[in-house]
Amino acid sequence: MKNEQLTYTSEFASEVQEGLTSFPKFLSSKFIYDEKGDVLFQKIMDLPEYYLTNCEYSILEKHTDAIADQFNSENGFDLIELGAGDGKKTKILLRHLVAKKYDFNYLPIDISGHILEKLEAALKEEMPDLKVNIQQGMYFKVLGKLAEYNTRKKIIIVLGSNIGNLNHEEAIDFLKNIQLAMSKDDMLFMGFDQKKDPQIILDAYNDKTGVTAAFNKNILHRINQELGANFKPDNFKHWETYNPETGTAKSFLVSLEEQKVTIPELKLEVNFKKWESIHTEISQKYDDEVVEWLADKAGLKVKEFFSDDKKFYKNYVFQK
Ligand code: AVJ
Repeated sequence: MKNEQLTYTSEFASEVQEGLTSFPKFLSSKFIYDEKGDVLFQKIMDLPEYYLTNCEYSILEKHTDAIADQFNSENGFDLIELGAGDGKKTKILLRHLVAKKYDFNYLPIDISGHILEKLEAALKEEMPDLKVNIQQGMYFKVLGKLAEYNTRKKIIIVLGSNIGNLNHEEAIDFLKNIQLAMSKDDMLFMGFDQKKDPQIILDAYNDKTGVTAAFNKNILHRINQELGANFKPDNFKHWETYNPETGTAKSFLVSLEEQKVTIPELKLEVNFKKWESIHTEISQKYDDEVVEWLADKAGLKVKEFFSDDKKFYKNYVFQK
């Protein structure tokens, strides 16, 4: 555990070093999520502007029968989830599959053993008949291991349009890694947020109450906490853009004044000009053509998809 912690810290340190000494400056959104970042993201999911969660909810609720039909097989199946979190959305699906007495195991994969144990305890309470088998580790390592030892049909699910934080090249790698762990009958079920009215997208990532701004600035708090830096997060402004041509929403932190930040752990001094930016996150929006193109590049085919009434969001079913 100690060793793992060390590797994480140094990966964080070296990426912060690289991003803040580059031009233009950038930081990876994966570093927003510490304990406080997790709580802020939970709050984002409850925001009226953040339509993604409700859309995926409504898809899972409205199409549960058809989705379960896709999953089912004669010898049952293993339902493997990448990044289960608190399982709020997955529970809709699980409840339905349990009620219908489908023969399946639920295998949530997460890097955090703590999150998995909490999820397991909650599921034991809420669905005592559900067979849960938590898998702590890195997604693709665990997937590889499961592919080796498990013979049942695998249904791999990734909810929340988490792929949107990756650029296309990274997204293809991500999909390819999943594809490599899949056999012929296995399926991938994955959420992709869709292109839509740019204003709706901007509002989702720039809410009135400032939760998203606090979420974005949490990356500066983390650098303060873990690398001893003296960022003043209030000296930065959260700024969101959406490019309808590429479908890319981008988050920035913009320096409100000329300022100097010291990061003792990196032995680094970072200068900001007034209005200089740090790029922190992308949230890619998709359409069918782009999803099909990504799938094709990764050796997958789109077999089916499910959408909400407004077509804001889609969950696609992929096969090899
Ligand atoms: C967790 C990647 C799906 O990009 O929509 C929400 C993260 N960032 N608000 C997204 C996020 C700002 C979220 N994902």
